[in-house]
Parts: sequence; structure tokens; C-alpha cells
Amino acid sequence: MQFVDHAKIVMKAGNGGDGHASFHREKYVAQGGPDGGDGGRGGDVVFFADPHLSTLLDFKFQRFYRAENGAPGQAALSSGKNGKPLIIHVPIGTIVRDVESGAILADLSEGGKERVVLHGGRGGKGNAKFATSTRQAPRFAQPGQKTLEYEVELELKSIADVGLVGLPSVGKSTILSVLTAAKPKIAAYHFTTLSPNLGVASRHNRSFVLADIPGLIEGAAEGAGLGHDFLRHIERTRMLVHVLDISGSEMRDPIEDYEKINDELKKFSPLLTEIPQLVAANKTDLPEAEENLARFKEEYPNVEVFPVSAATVQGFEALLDRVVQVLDTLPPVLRYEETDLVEGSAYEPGFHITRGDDGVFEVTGGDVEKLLDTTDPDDEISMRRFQQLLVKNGIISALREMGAKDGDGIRLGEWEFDFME
Ligand SMILES: Nc1nc2c(ncn2[C@@H]2O[C@H](COP(=O)(O)OP(=O)(O)OP(=O)(O)O)[C@@H](O)[C@H]2O)c(=O)[nH]1
Ligand SMILES: [Mg+2]
Repeated sequence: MQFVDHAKIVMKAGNGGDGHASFHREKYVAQGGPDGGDGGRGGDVVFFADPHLSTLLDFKFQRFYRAENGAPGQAALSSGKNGKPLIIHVPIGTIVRDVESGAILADLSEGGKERVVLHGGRGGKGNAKFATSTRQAPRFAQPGQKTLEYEVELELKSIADVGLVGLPSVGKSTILSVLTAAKPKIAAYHFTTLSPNLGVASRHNRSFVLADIPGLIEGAAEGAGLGHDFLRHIERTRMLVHVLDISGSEMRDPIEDYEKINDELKKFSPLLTEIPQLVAANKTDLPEAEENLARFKEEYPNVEVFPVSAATVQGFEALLDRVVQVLDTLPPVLRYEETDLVEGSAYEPGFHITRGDDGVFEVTGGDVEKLLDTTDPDDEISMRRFQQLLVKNGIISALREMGAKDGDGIRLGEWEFDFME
């Protein structure tokens, strides 16, 4: 399986369904009242932290994500169905960032967490809702709100309490397999692990998430091996267990190995050296382990080192006890503050005027919807702007052309007023 931890997608919430304009019809009933139903709400776009996923690979193949539109209202006061939400499944640890503003819209760092990132458009009201004592036969129904597209960047940063780091083949995956139910690939060649594996370890009823990071080599911070991509994943681990092959079984010197890895961590980000670190001296079942361990302790008397063997499953009690103790002193995993997107609406430009039997001029269309959505009738300045925009959009002159005179009724959505030159 290919590991992908970055993707850009475009998403859109559903449009609201249009309200319906109709009149009640029944045998022997002469003039039925308005009975147009409301349009349904558009579906939301929701992100879901799915514990079964581990890569953003799928997002490389599908770029557009749209929630369902609300259905239009119908006659007989029947409302349109709401659009289904679109639930986008992402691996735990995924961050959703708005490309335009850079704001973090969602941090899916807990399994099962859901976050609504885009809201569906509101449904339009049917003409039944516009009936009043003086306007018993409104022909007007409100259009549904049209939503906009947003481009977002997905970034996966593993979330773990403890990260296992070290050179290739020192036994990181073997340790993960011994301490958790995870079944990582284990083999005697370098770069067996190609993407972080997570597992849940426990000790005395305490459990924590352990991450097995692909092997790091010299130059990892500059991109050698698989390094660079994976160093980023350590940024959100609370502590590290630095795994050494203390037997030096691959003709390496564990002390040099230890320094190499710490150098890479520091080069990548000085913050990584501030993450508390314990050393697991692995492969103590092999010859030369004892001698190397003694040398290591002499060289680094202040480093906490735990001799273990993943092959014979020895020494892990002491390591785990200490891990749990250290975790208790640490703050929780870094979480990002989530910003709510200020969602705009799309309006189809233009307007349309019809004259009803009651002589009232009815103006509809995107220009009108936008005006109504952005005007506050209780605010004088907003109302003045509204009047200016009626002129600027050409609505007033079009009304005049259609014969509107002082005192004629004008209707815009729910609003009705008298025409005045
Ligand atoms: N003798 C002995 N062999 C071990 C021990 N732990 C792991 N190994 C062996 O070392 C080899 C590498 O183990 P992995 O767990 O795949 O090593 P890794 O650190 O995950 O390696 P990468 O994924 O390539 O970074 C395998 O052949 C393991 O069986 C141990 O404690 N003793
Ligand atoms: Mg491995």
C-alpha cells in the first residue's frame, strides 16, 4: 500500500432546494390558497476520523467532493427532502486546511470524531409561507441558497503518545508487534516499514498509542531515505523511545547510531530534541550486546537506557513502567485550534420582473437574493445601501420600463413596498 500524507481536494456543500409556488386545487373548491412547500436543506460536508484508514492515498484519485443538494418543495405543502451530508473518511491525525486563508478547519486527531466543515444551503420557503392577510395569493417562492466550492489541503500527522525511532532494522516493528496487537511487516532488510504503524500498548490497565516510524538514516532531515516525510509525524508524539541494535549485529556501532539519529532529529527541528526520550537497547539476546551496553552507559551516564530483546520478549516491563510514568508528566498531544469557515453563497447574476393579477410587480433572481441576504431591514444604513443597489443593478429603471408608477406595489422576496420615483 502506498503511503500518502498530503492531498488537495475541492469540496462543496449541497445547495438548498428551491421553495415551490402553487395553489391548492380540489374539486368544488374554487380558489385554493397557496400550498407550495419549502425546499430541503443542502447536505453538509463532514470529516470523520476513521481508525481503519492510514493513508490519504484515495484523495489522489478523487478530487471533487460534493454533498447532495436539497430537493425543491412541492405542491400540497410538501417539503423537499434535505440533501444527504457527505461524510469524508480520513485517517486519525488528518488536518484540514483552507487553501485560501491557511486556516485549520478541522483537526481529526481522535478516532470517531466528526466535524462539519461546510454547511448545506438553506432551503427556500414555499409560497404558502408568504401568505398574509393582505396578500392571500403570493406567487413568490424563495430560491434555495446556492453554496460555494472550497479548496482544502489535507495533511496527515500521526497522533501517538510514544514514537519508536531508530535506524533501519534495529527492531522497531518487532517491538510494536510484541507490545501491541498490530501486525507490522518485519524483515531483515532496511526500510521494511514504509509508513507509520500504530498500535495500542498497555501496562497495568494503562494504555497508550505507540507509533512505529520508518527507519531513519543519516541525512534524513534533508530527505535521505524515507526520512523527511516521517520526521513530520514525530512532531505530534508526546515522547520517543529511541531503539538501538545494541548488539551491533550489522557491523554498526550503537553509540554512533544513537548520535546519528539525534543529530537528524535536531536538524529537522530543534523541537524534536525537546521531546522526552528513553533508549531501548534491543537485541540483547545476541553476543556483544552486553559489552556495547556497558560502553553506552559509560559514554552516556545520564541517559535512561532499558535493555530489551524483542526476539525473546524480555525487559519490556521496566521500559513500559517508565513510559507510563513519563507520560503522566506530559501534556496531551498537540491539537490545533479549529476555525469556522465564513461560508459565502453563490448567486446567479440577473433578475426577472413579472406583474401579478393584483398589479404588484414581483422581482426575482440572483441579484434580488443577494440583496435580501445582505440587507438588515432594521438598520438604516443597510436599507439605504439596499435602495442604492436597486438603482445600480438597474432594477428601478427596469420597473419603470414595465410601467411601474408611484404607489404601485413592488415585491422582493418577503418584502413588499411602494414604488417611488
Ligand atoms: N536477534 C534479534 N533479532 C531481532 C530482535 N528484534 C528484531 N530482530 C530482527 O531484526 C530484523 C529487523 O527487525 P524489524 O522489526 O523489521 O526492524 P525495523 O527497525 O522495524 O526496521 P525498518 O522497518 O526497516 O526500519 C528482523 O529480522 C527481526 O527479526 C531482537 O531482539 N533480537
Ligand atoms: Mg519496521
